[in-house]
Order: sequence, then C-alpha cells, then structure tokens
Amino acid sequence: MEVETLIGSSKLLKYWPSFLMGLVLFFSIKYLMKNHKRKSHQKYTLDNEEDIEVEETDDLQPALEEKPHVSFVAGLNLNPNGAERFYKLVQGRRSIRSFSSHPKPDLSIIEDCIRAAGTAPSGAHTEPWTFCVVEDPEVKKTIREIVEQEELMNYSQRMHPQWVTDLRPLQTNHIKEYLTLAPYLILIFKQTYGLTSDGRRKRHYYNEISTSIAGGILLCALQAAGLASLVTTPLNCGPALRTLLQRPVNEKLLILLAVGYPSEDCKVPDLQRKQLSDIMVKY
Ligand code: IYR
Repeated sequence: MEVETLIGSSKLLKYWPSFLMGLVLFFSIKYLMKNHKRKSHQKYTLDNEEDIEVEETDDLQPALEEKPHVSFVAGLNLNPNGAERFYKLVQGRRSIRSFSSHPKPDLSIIEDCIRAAGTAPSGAHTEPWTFCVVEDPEVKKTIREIVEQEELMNYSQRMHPQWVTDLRPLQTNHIKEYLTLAPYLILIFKQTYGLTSDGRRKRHYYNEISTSIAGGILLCALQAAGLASLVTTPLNCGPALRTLLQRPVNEKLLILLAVGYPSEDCKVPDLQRKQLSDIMVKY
C-alpha cells in the first residue's frame, strides 16, 4: 500500500508520456539542426570544388592562422603608361611549339618567374599550387613517352572529330618533340586539398581558379624574361605524370608548360586577337 502511494505520487511516473515526447522532440530538433548545418556547408563547397574530400567535423579551424591586420603600404605611384607598357609586352606572347635546346636559360630566371606566379590571389589564401620544374633530359624523355602514348589515343579515339578539325590550323598531332627540346618543362599541379601539421585535410577553396591565375602570372613573367612558352593540358596524362614526379594524391595536374627560346625556324599560325570592343562591355 505504501509503495503504491509512492508510485502514484511520483510526477515522473505520472507524466512519463509527456517526458518521453519532450525527449524525442529535443533530440529530433538537435539532429535536424546538425544536418541542416552540414548540408548548407556542402552546398557551398560543391559549387566548383567537386573533388574535395574533407571530413565534416564540428571542430572548425580557420584556414589562416588568426593574424592581426596591418596597414597596407602600396609602395607604388600611379604609373599612367604602366598598363600600356605591360600590354605591349604581353601582346608579343605566342604559343611556341618549336623550341631551341640552346642556350639554356638560367634556373634562377625560372625561379623568379615562379616567385611571381606565387603572388597570385587564392581562395582563403591557401596557395593551392605546386610548380614542378623539370630539366633532367631523362625525365623529359619519360614525360614525352607518357604524353605521346596518350595523345595518340586522344587524337585517334577520344577527341571528337570536330575537335581534331578545329585544331588543324595549329598543325598539332600526337608527336610532341617540344617536350624533349624545350630546356624546361613546368608541371603546374593544383592541390585539391592541403594537409595540416597534424595530418588533417584542409580545404583549398577555388583551387583550380587560383592555380589558373598563378599560371597566367607565370606566363606574363616568362614573357617579361624574354622566354617563350607553350601551355598544354594533356588529356588523361595527369595520374601517370603525378606518379612519375612522385607527387602526393591531393595534387592534380592542371597545366604542362614547355619553356625556352623559340627555334630559329619557329613558325606560328597567323592569328588575330579580338578587339577591345569585342571583349569589353561598358555600363
Ligand atoms: N592536348 C592536345 C590537343 C590540343 C587541344 C587544344 I584545346 C589545343 O589548343 C591544342 C592542342 C595537344 O596538345 O596536342
């Protein structure tokens, strides 16, 4: 009788269905909120970052160390003809397919050009690029073998006939003599993610756009140094070239650049560039 009275007076036992409902509601809301947060992160990063594979954790870390902001000292005076001089410099750039193996430019020039490329802006200042400079003739020979083997299949099977037709004015085919003749090959890898000092993956936002901008600055720097180049994007060769150069799996080949001086008999197609009025729209 006494126990029954005790049970009857216990509020927990009396209102247990309401307590249970409250608990279920609490955990459901918590779960839904966590899921919503994760989904909105995914939506943001999937745009343009299709191959990012970073674990979702609640333990968020800033991409940059927290650093104080400092005053920006421009160190430049407005140079009214700077842009015109730069335009004159870069308008002389052409894609060269016939290189001279001599003389060989000093490595220090290539280093300065890559330093310039490394000034490119990048998503959350992650600097998601690696520039592999190849001058060893044996490595260049192997690169050429890998590329020619794939390009033979690209031209004959993988590329649409219209693509091959569109390339006819460039007089290209699967034979890539420039890969062994050019004194330097620069293989530009985008880092699809980074690694923190404790081995965790770090997001590299807009790594392809950032690395492409760095590639553009590199082309301009090479031109300023009086060097010619050829941008190539050899289809299907990335993994084999990454393995050859022993690059880690987070690095994906974006551009293979041949660099050097044009051969004496070098010819280029007589191409015209679009006019300013064709590429610029004023509002
Ligand atoms: N990657 C091939 C085909 C090629 C594709 C384009 I687009 C070019 O502008 C030039 C070539 C090659 O290098 O031959």
